[in-house]
Amino acid sequence: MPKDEVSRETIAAIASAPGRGGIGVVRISGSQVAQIAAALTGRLPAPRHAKLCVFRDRSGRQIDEGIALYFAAPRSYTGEDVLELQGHGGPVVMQMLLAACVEAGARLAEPGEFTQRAFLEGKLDLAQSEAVADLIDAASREAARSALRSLSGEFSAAIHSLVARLTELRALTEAMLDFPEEDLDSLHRDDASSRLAGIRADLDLLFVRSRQGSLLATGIQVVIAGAPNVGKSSLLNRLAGAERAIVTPIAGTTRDAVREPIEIAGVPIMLVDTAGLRSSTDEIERIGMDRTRKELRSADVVLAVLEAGESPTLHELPRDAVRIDVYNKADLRPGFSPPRCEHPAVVVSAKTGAGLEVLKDAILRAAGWTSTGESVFLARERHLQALERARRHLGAANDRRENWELFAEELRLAQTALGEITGVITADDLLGEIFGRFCIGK
Ligand SMILES: Nc1nc2c(ncn2[C@@H]2O[C@H](COP(=O)(O)OP(=O)(O)O)[C@@H](O)[C@H]2O)c(=O)[nH]1
Ligand SMILES: [Mg+2]
Repeated sequence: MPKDEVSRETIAAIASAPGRGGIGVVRISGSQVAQIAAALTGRLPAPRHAKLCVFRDRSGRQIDEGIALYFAAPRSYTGEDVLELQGHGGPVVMQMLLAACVEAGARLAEPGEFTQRAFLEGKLDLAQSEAVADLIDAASREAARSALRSLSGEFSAAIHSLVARLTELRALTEAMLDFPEEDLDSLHRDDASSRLAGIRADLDLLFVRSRQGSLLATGIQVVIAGAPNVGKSSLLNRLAGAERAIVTPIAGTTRDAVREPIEIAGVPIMLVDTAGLRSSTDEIERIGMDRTRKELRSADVVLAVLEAGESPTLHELPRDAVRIDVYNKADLRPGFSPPRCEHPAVVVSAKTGAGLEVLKDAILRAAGWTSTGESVFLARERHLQALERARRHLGAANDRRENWELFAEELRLAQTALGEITGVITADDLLGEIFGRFCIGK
């Protein structure tokens, strides 16, 4: 749809969370905001001034009393005229208020449509728009901070700077193309090579920071597995700081997977306690073990729990999973040290809490998280793929320094890949995919 047609329709949605709340907000954006404000509140409030008013429906009946806030285009979230009506946050009041907006000429907004308009109006680029959703969905403090960093444009600025340097290098290369090979100044050649090396190094760093950030977006799935009674459920409870899973001395207590979200150093972790693996004829326990195997397949990190000093009884663990051997019940075996093996090993006691901090560090390290002090970006898979593609093209450019035409072409492809991140170059279906996942009212 052309930009004009999109912005002409006025959209409305309940912007606050569903359910009851002290205050609920209905948000309206588009060219008909003034007329809708007049219909509901009598007249359009002065921009950026909270005004207490009575909200009325078309027949003049009072719906609620609350605050109206008007943001005149272009100084608003969407870049269009925006009106926010803050009323009492009950679902019935909010629905009536929304219905009155529709009566007055608005249509219901699609998920993410406000942010999509902000993107179309040039208020946010694509990476920033995604960061809005990521901030709302953030599952830990660190995730929220990283999303905010992207929203403020830090990630986009890093991309833009790479794109600008690529543009310069391309211009330099195009200029060289105009000369026959033998006349090429070797100074120019060296200059191009060293510029490319600089861009590649910075792109690599950005990739590392983004890949770290993707852990924050998706969280780390940590599955606790092992034989019955080694203390898996006790370990989950210890790590969660709450009695979540049932603990008994009876083998086979845990039948179903128990999931518990926790945070380690601000990183979101989904802990999964599972039914112990052993041969059993109990049908429920066998179903539980099938679930364990399924959880193991999707684990980022597997905690293979063993009993300190007992002979290991663990087989069945997937070979390719990142695994930490956790020797539990150290309190029963003072002085125990784990046998050498290929996996990192940690000695703990779920009972006393000994070794828990070491285990937490080991989990983060196993998942690829390193607190480098470098700020990370809450990147999405889409960003990582684009960065990876750009890296490949720059690598190819590096191999084609004897043929400037191919060199220039690889630079162009790398630039295109980076442009997709901020949305300089985007396909419509990608926009639909990105904004369709937002919640309504955002
Ligand atoms: N002494 C000691 N006992 C533990 C420890 N961890 C768990 N237990 C006990 O071991 C038994 C089995 O624990 P549970 O967490 O249910 O094991 P699971 O079957 O692997 O989930 C319970 O009686 C726990 O109290 C530990 O670190 N030290
Ligand atoms: Mg258990």
